[in-house]
Amino acid sequence: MSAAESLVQVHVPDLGNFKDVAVIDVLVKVGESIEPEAPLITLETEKATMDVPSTVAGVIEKLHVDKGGTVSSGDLVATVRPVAGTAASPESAPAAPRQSAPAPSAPRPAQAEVPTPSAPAPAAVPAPAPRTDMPPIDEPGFSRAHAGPSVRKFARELGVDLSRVKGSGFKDRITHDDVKTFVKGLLPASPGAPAGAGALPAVPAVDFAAFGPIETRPLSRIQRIAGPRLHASWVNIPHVTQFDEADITDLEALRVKLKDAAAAQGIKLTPLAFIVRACIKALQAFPTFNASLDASGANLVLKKYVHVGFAADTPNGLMVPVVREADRKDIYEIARQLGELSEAARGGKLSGAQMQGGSFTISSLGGIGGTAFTPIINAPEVAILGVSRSAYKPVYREGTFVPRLMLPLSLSYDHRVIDGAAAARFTTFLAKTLADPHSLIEAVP
Ligand code: CAO
Repeated sequence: MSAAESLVQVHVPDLGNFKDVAVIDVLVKVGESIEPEAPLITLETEKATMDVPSTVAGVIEKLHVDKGGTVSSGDLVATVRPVAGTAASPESAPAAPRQSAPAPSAPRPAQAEVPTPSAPAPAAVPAPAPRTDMPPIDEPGFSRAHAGPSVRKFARELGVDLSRVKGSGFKDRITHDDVKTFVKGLLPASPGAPAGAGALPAVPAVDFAAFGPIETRPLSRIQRIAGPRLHASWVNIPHVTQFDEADITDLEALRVKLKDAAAAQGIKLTPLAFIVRACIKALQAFPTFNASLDASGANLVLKKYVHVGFAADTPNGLMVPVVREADRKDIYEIARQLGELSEAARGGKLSGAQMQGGSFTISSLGGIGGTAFTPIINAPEVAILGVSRSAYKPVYREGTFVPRLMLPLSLSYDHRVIDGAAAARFTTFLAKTLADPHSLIEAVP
């Protein structure tokens, strides 16, 4: 086969009745390597925008369209030199435009890509209504903005000028979350406050290279997803953190006694399994900690199930797998699931379903170190327990100091839902439960 024969031509797909459709963006350059399905150009009709994707992975050999030009069905878009081992879609047929992204208001799979203890489910972030005082749209700027069809549609619905929105996606592409963040920045801080009063002051951009050598490294995919969600939780929820210590001297003695037998069954019995069991008892005693505010913010949804998420540190970033129906599992089954889920998280093998539906989260840094921290709530949950490393401390008892193994607890809670007194009762209950570990190893009915 000659070199020319191996090249793949990508054409404009069938655009129905539309002719001479505006090319509002060319997303690739000659010489650029592309993945299969990589968007090549963005078209905009009066009704919609759409990307024309490549049919093959490879290197762009030639571009046959210009930004600002027009195209019709079947026009040649690009010539691609496929990478060895990849084949074009059958007969290199024109690819379908990527017009099918769901309307932004349609529910996306809840937390399907949510690797963070701060991921507000879409339902908790209702799309803001269009504002009449939104800055007017600069149409040429809007056309030039680097965004896909569904984001453009979303921005149009909200009246957002995309030329003002900073993109955080691949190659600074603007995402739905970027549009939401932009809108949130324009919302008043409280009813009646002037528009823009809620906008956060921007951190000034700094040319770091002016001060010495630097290296720029892109954030991982998980970090890029997690960042805006952590930010959303941090700025939307009034966090308070309650600190306490649990005496786990007896718990540790019991754990050491049981751990070899557990290991023989392939189970690593760490303090975390006991902490999960103790949290379940506390959640049953204080159901408002196993709840979420509904989308209106006026009702508390109390969950009859207990799905406990736990933060897992992975090479790609933080992930939060969920132990489902944890209240129906004994300590060994919980420990087994903690091990299996954290291994899956570290191997990048967690499914979306394994990260969904959590009702309370535990973030344990006990295996690493530290004395306390202020975890960010995994919204729309209302509380998260941070656990730090246990250490022997002198505890004053009956007129003398005795060495006791103390476990630091840091409970962050949503102050809209939980009062300080309730939080202190929760951690006091938790500390008492951990101090009396025999109830934690009882069989679960
Ligand atoms: N105090 C003292 N030692 C502790 C402890 C504590 N609170 N918790 C665990 N340990 C010990 C364990 O017993 C184990 O010791 P051995 O190997 O001698 O038995 C060791 O520390 C390591 O434990 P582990 O990390 O393998 O297991 P774990 O069940 O404690 O934790 C997991 C599992 C997945 C939670 C943990 O590996 C992890 O990823 N932690 C980080 C979570 C995180 O990043 N949180 C921050 C989120 S906010 O940015």
